[in-house]
Amino acid sequence: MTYVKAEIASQPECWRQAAKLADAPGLPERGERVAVVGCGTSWFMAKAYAALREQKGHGETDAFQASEFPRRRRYDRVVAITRSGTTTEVLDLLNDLAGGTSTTVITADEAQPAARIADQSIVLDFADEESVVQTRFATSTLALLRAHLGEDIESVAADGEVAVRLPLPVHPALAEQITFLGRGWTVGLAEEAALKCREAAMFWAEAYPAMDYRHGPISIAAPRRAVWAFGDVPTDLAEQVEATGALFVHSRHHGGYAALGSWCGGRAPLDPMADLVVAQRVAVLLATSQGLDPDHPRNLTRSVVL
Ligand code: F1P
Repeated sequence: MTYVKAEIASQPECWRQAAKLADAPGLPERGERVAVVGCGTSWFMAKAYAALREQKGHGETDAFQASEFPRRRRYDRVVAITRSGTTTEVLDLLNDLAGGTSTTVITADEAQPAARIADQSIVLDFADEESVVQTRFATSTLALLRAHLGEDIESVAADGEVAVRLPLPVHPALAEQITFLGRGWTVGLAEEAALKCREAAMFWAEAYPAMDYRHGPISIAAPRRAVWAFGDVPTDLAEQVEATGALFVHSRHHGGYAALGSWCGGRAPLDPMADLVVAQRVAVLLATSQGLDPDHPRNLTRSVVL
């Protein structure tokens, strides 16, 4: 039995539930100087949220891998994202900050140490997962944070419903490599999509900010490889990628998401979080097509405790 498939499919409903916590105590106030931290998937969600909060003018927001937090810097609040609540680098940081900086943890398990150490905790137990590979806890955390920034999660969830059913734009038999691209807050999503492919399927995937991709990484674009862009990207990027023979994938582009137009009758591009759902599904397909168990990646445990 593969848990991750059901966990991926349940995301739109989890996002709706997460959005109900948009006013939970401990979420950053407007104008607060905030750092958001996590490890692995949780760090990529931190990165996406930090860019979005800055973009929306809610206040200066930095994101760090918990291990790389600059301990001499002062923030009004540090928000730690950790599904397990047991990740060593997150606990070390929360302990170091205790009694000084205000701390909030977003976690799936309130019984674990992170929730006890942080000043405030927000518990998304409904989004916890059996699979080692994170999908719905991560995106539900981002849905909660986006709702707190005033975004309409119902329309994001509606795109999510499309994403869980959409024919997949990249087929394992036709792709040996995928590069994910994003801009602004979608860079974190692109990085998370690439991590899913590496974790779940041991598949070669990379991620870059879309503009920076042209400064070197485009060198590896070639036939049988795909470049998959989330959100707004430069208009001439598709031509540049297609000139290399690689497949260009974007929910507004007829190439990779060919089915979307006929399926949805020329609808607007998907919300980037829905793009991530499609990428999670591709990662699972890449795994199962090689006979791998996407729930239990090689060399990875639910929580990395050092
Ligand atoms: C972080 C993390 C995940 C990874 C795997 C192991 O965990 O490194 O990013 O995908 O699940 O744990 P957490 O701090 O969010 O529990």
